[in-house]
Amino acid sequence: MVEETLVLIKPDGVARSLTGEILRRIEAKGYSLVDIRMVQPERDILAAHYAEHEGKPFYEPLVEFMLSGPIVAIRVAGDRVIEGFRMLSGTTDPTLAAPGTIRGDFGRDWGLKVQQNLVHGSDSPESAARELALWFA
Ligand code: DAT
Ligand code: MG
Repeated sequence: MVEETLVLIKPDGVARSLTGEILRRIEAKGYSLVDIRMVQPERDILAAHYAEHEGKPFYEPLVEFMLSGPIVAIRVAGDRVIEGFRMLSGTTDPTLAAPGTIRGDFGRDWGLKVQQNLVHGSDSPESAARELALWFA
């Protein structure tokens, strides 16, 4: 089933010049880049994007981190791409993410925080629709 998902390359991914490598992995898997833009987001879009995490202890550091530099927003299409990109990405904590995944291969645990995990991928069809509307309004 062809789906679309929202991928964000977070400020650490852009700052570490991993944009091309992350795009390469998405394309190598066979997914299509439908739309792409570089954004310096405002707080309001991040508050909407991460609304489910409001009130959690990591929420403020997460939003501050996401405001710390440009990010790349990508509309990605492919067969079961929502779950598939989550697998390419690896588990949330880069320290535990499996080798072969983006977070597992490039995440580092020395002095870095969990939010510095390079990428975001929508976690369900509902999230994907909501997030794509937000970032590609
Ligand atoms: P994911 O990005 O894997 O979907 P999530 O939606 O649960 O993870 O959390 C959003 C982001 O918040 C995540 O990419 C990194 C950060 N985060 C999550 N859990 C955290 C924690 N326990 N401590 C610090 N940051 C955390
Ligand atoms: Mg999430």
